[in-house]
Amino acid sequence: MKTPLQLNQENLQEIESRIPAPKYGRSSDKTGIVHIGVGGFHRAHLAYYLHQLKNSSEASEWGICGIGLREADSKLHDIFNTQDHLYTLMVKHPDGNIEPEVIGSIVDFKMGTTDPEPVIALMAHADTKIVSLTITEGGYNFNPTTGEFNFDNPDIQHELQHPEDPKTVYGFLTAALKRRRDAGLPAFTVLSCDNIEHNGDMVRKMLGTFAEAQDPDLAKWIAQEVTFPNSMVDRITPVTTKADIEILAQDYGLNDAWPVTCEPFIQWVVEDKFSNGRPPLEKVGVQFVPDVGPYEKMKLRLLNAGHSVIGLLGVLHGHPTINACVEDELFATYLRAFLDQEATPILGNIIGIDLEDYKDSLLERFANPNIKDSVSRICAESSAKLPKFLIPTIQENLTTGGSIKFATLVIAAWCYYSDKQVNQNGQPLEIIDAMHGQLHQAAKQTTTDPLAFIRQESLFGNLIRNERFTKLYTEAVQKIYKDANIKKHMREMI
Ligand code: CS2
Repeated sequence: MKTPLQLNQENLQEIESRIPAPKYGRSSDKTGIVHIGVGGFHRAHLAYYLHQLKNSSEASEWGICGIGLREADSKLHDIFNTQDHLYTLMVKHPDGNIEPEVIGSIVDFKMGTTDPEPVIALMAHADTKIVSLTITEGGYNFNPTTGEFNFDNPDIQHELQHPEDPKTVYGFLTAALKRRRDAGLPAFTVLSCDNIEHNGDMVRKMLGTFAEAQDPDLAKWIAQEVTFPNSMVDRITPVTTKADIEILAQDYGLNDAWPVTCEPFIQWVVEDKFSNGRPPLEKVGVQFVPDVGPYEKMKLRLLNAGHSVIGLLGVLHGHPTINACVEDELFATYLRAFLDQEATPILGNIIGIDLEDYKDSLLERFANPNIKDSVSRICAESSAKLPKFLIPTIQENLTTGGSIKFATLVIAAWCYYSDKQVNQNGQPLEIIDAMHGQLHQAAKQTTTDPLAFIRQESLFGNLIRNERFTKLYTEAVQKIYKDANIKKHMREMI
């Protein structure tokens, strides 16, 4: 075994003899992209595309500076400091092969929580062309049912009173955009990379509403000058495990405190409207299109919803991973039936895409035995995910008279999971959700009021007033409460 080398800039040459490393210099990089929310997904997706671009051509104005706006981000901040912002991406192939590569496109990282000033100054700097976001579905501060901005958030109230002391992404964006306007600099593009339909339009609306309340003149300037491309992002990125860190050290001789693992598949479809220039990402496979809407809807309603469907049913059954779920024939059949009978009919035709092929490839991606994407990652923050991935499909099928039974069982399973917090074998489950307490309280009342869970209108909208849905849901939830053997109920549906 080779003695593991510490991942840092100084060791890169030696590391390169073990695994691929950046072919480009990094010291003179400008941070043309400031990215808020540097989770595994960003490191497997945007940062990887940029790394490929830099490997193939001169692109020194397009380095990334990561920004952390949550206390929890300080862990990555500290690790990045010891690794010169380098990290390893481990692409996991279905045949068991792992392709590790050191990524160098992130050249700096700042915490906005300790001192907002350097972050505002960087975002307001002439070199910054794009501010991109991966702040998760729940991070956009809007009410999922009404679609309106949530002014009740205390951080939002704070930054309305103290624009110089921002806390949320909205406070930082307005503070920096104000400086740019006052300095006569062009606005940056705000690029959302989250799984939300019309993600760019949504941020435009939210930022516009916030800015209007903070500074109406600035709001006008933002409306005229800032662009918000919609984008569809895709790459399955499981949570990094200790085993991944050990494999890297033992098999490849590299000490990296926080590598990222992902599947081989990658896709990014973006609207080509950038107010202040963009990197030529088409050279590395990014698709620029005039309207990303149909791609977004397809991906959210098939891939993300498909994940939630088997994730929530799988967690109750006791399957640990998504690949374990789809190796189970009943789960694979159920998933395909949901995709074919409930999700596909509302998608219509998507020019240039064969939906049958797309679904086949989804099933293959989910089945990748090397990826071991945990159902707990998929079930985490379901309260932010289901209102975007699954509930709209039920609503649309209720309007058209389409099938809703597969999705309804999933909602009932979600209720049982939120209430009992154990799987069908009685093993405890850790529920990770910002609305954990509220979900539990609502679900707990199911035995006396079977509809209690779906009375949460901020999640389920008007489903509670639809008789067809409430009847089916009541039957489903009563069955699960009587007998938690989830496969039995799934079988009955097919
Ligand atoms: C997943 C997504 O979190 C989830 O529920 O569906 O993270 C999914 O893996 C990515 O969107 C794939 O692009």
